[in-house]
Formats: sequence, structure tokens, C-alpha cells
Amino acid sequence: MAEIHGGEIAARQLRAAGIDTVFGVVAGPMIELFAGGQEAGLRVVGCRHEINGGFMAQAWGWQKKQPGVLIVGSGPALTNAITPLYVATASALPLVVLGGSAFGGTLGLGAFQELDQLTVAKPVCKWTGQVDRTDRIAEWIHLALGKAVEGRPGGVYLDFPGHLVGKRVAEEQVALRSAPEITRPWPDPGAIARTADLLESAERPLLLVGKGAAWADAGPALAKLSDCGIPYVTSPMARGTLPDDHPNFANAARSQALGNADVVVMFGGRFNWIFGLGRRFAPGAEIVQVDVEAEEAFSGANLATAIVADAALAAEQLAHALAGRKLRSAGSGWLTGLREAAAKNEAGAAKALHDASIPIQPYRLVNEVKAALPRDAIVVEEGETIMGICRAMLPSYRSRGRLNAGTTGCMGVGAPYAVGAKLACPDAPVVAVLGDYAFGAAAMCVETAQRVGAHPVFVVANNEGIAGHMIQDHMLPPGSPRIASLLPARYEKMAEMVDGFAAYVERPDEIRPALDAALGSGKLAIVHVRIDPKAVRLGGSNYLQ
Ligand SMILES: Cc1ncc(C[n+]2csc(CCOP(=O)(O)OP(=O)(O)O)c2C)c(N)n1
Repeated sequence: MAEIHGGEIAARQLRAAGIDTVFGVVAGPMIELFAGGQEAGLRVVGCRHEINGGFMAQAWGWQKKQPGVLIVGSGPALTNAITPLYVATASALPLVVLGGSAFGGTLGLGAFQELDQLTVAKPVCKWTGQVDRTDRIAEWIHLALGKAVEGRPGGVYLDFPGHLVGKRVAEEQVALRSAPEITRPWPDPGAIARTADLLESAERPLLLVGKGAAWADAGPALAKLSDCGIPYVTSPMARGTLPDDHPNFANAARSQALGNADVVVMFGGRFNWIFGLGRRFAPGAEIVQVDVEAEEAFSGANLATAIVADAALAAEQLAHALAGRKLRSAGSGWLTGLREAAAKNEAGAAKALHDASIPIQPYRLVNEVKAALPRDAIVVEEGETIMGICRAMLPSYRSRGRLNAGTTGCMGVGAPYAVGAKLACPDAPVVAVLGDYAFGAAAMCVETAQRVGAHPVFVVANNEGIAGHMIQDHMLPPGSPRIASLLPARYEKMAEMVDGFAAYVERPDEIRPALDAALGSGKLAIVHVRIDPKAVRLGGSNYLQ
């Protein structure tokens, strides 16, 4: 009778669930899972740190609408995966961590890397489980994959006690599971009719678009709804759900839109800090929230109605209900007022876009990136100063095409997000504009990327530190050793180290040729651009817009 070990069972179930790529750092007691994966034809991406692997996996999963899978060993390998699990759960990105734990039979005696891994993982996970028998591994993986992607996506942890991984069981004992067909939650027709009436009679209606709408591929339905004459504002990572050149896109007038709307309909987003904790609305504003989770109705926002539904279905139904009706807001100046406010806000930076000074000004850099950016690009942005400028200036035209520090503001996500996204979408150009700190936090992803044939373009915006010299010079004791500002290290040499494309740029007129050469090189590329360490973001520094 043929026997198979736990790693082969896991790999077969992953394949059966349609997963073709997994991430991880090879370690005991999970080596059989890596071996099983390679035998089963999975692409196994060996990473340089579990934290990077977890971020690559969640970006891959976000692009593919599948769970990203990370395999890690015991003890410190699992604790290294806690940050990606936290980020996944907080940012609603699909991540499954399969972690080996110290062998049974020796626990309590100081076994190698002994740790109560389930307890460590639980607070940052949407769901956790522990394999109890080798012949149930397929079933456990089936559960973990489903829990990560259904409802609101998030981080899940499945613990593999080491002695169950290498154990062999008769092949007949193993039953692979297949996912059920799951219907999408359909919006209540009465609530849709009432919301349509609210939007029709509103003087200043507004749509808000969160990552849940991107996950639901709600862009085309939301475009129909917005085309009735309703402006919309997106969360930073929901950019591109409707293409950013839609005439009703109002992110550039976000404060004016949020603060003045009288009817707000949120699609697939939460009223957390990104939307001002639900407190930035005008008194008396009627707020409707569409979400797959009813519990989201309880937040800082004072809701009129919560519609438990898939964002695409709800948007489609609302657009249908409004078809042929004339909105009271039409011609009221609300939409044109927001367009004017957006144009005014953008004009504030207009001079900086063409600044020819040396050192290079960050607005000039980002303007050059904007001009070079292909329409189908996936854009990754990370840092403090540079992320804020990218968010204000770089467009996104594809759904789920924008990745950044997200809900948790976590630094170190940019480089691995770029690699994970590129592996998921090899035909899309992936351009990651990262601060020098942010790039450095995960820079060994360059080796992983080159080894697995993923070729993003990294633009390192080097202002010599955390928010350039701003914190070092103004918030730390004068003359104290550098802790926030950093050396202007030659980051492009990390591309040379793996035979990628490298460019070092100090002058504004060198930026565009370097970007074009990087995009055209077909190689992993680092364009290292020295920018003014004293430059700050116009309008102040924050993560909110
Ligand atoms: C994991 C984590 N550690 C620390 C921070 C605090 N932090 C916020 S922005 C930042 C770095 C910003 O510097 P850089 O990436 O060089 O971009 P810049 O602001 O200079 O453009 C840090 C360390 C964080 N947000 N996340």
C-alpha cells in the first residue's frame, strides 16, 4: 500500500485548491512541505526572511484573489511571520501561514525552538488551527485557505506539530477537499431602494471606495453608479478600482468631499483612521455602508443603514435603481465645486513638478515617474515623505493595482509587495517608489526577485533617512549621532550584485532616461535617485490622503 508524508498531502491539497505558488524560508520541521511542494510542481519561492515572504505572499494573493501561502519553521521563524499576519488581518489581505512547531513528546522540556505558537499567532489572526492528525492535513489546509479569503480576507495561521509533518500515512486515508461554490451576498432590495432615494434627493452625494470594492471587482458597477453624477473618494489602496482618470474621482479634494457631503455611501471600506474614524462628516450627513460583514456597521460613523452585500452587486443594483432619474445634485455645483477644489489643490504643487534644482526635489522625481509610468502598471509606494507625494501624484488605472503601507502604515512592505505582485502578474510592469529607509528595510528581496525571475523596477528616493533630515535635525537633540538620518549608501549596487539594471541619478534631467532604460531593460532594476534631504511634503506630512 502506497504511503505519503504530511508534506505531500499539504502540497496536493494546495494544488487541488488552485494554488501554484507558495513562499517560505526553508526550515525544520517543514522541510517535507517544501519538498512535497516542489515534487507536486508548486513554484516555491525561497525568501531571505519570513517577514518578506509573508508580504510577498499577501501581495500575490491580493492580485490573484487567492490566499497567499507562506511556509515557515518553528520558534523565531514563526514569530518573524507575526507582522505579515497582523498586516494581512488589519489590511484585509489574504494570507495563510503554515508553521511547523516543536515536536510532540518533548514539549515542556525546553525542546528546540519550543513556543506556544498558536497563542502567539492568535491575536493577529482572523482564524487559527492546529493539525491534529497527518491524515487530516488536507482538510486543515482546506479550512485555512477558505477562512483567509472568504468574508473579509485576512491572516490565518495553521500550526503543524513537527512530528505530524514527516509521518507517513496510507494514501487511501487521504481525501482532498474541494471548495464549495459560494454565492455572493445579494443586497436587500428595500435598502437599495431607500439608498437610491437618498442619493437622488441629496444635495451633495458622495461614494467612498475601499479595498473590499477592489476585492469584489466592483469597478465597472461603481463606474455606472458614479456616472449618474456622483463623485467618489477611494482609500489609498483602493485606487484604480475605477481608473483614476474618471472625471468624478475626487481624492484630490478629499477633505472638501468628506466634510461637506450630505449623503455618503461607503463600498467595501471601514471607517477606521483612513476615513477619519467616521468623524469627518458634516453633522447630519446620512451615511450608508455596504460591506460583507454586518459587524462593520458598528464603528465611529453614525450610520443610517448598513447593507450586507457584495460591493459589486450593491453598486450594480443602486446604479440600476437610479437609472433614468435626475439627481437633485445635478447642476448644483457640487461636482464642479469638487473638481475646482481638486484643481486648486493640485495647482499648489504645480511649480514643484518641474523644479530643475539639484539636489532633486521629490515632486520633480514623482512627476517624472508619473510621465514614465505605463497605464497597466502596478504601483507600489512606501515611505513617509515620498509615499505621501506618490499618493497625491501617481495615478492607478487597474483594480488592485496599488500597494502601499496600508492600514498599519508598516514600513518594509514595499519591496516584497513589488516582488509578490510581479510574480502574480508577470506581464504587468511593477514600479515601486520607495524611501531609502523603506527600501533598506527589505532590500534582500532583490536577491530573491532575481533568483525567481521577478523583475520589478525599484525607484529608491534617497533623502538620506527617515523623512530625510527632518526628524534628525528638528526633533532630536542638536548635534546628536545620526539615528533618523542615514548614510547616502549606493543602493543601486544591490542590482549590480545580482546582475540587474542599475542607475544612479543626481540631476533632474537624468531621471526620465534612467526610468525608461529600467522599464525597457526587462531586468530587475534599481534606479537610485538622490533627492533633497530637506524637502518636505507640501501641505504637511501625514498618511491620511
Ligand atoms: C515597521 C515600521 N517601523 C517603523 C515605522 C516608523 N516609520 C514611519 S515612516 C518611516 C521611514 C520613512 O523613511 P523613508 O522610507 O526613507 O521615506 P521618506 O519619508 O524619507 O520619504 C519609519 C521608520 C513604521 N511606520 N513601520
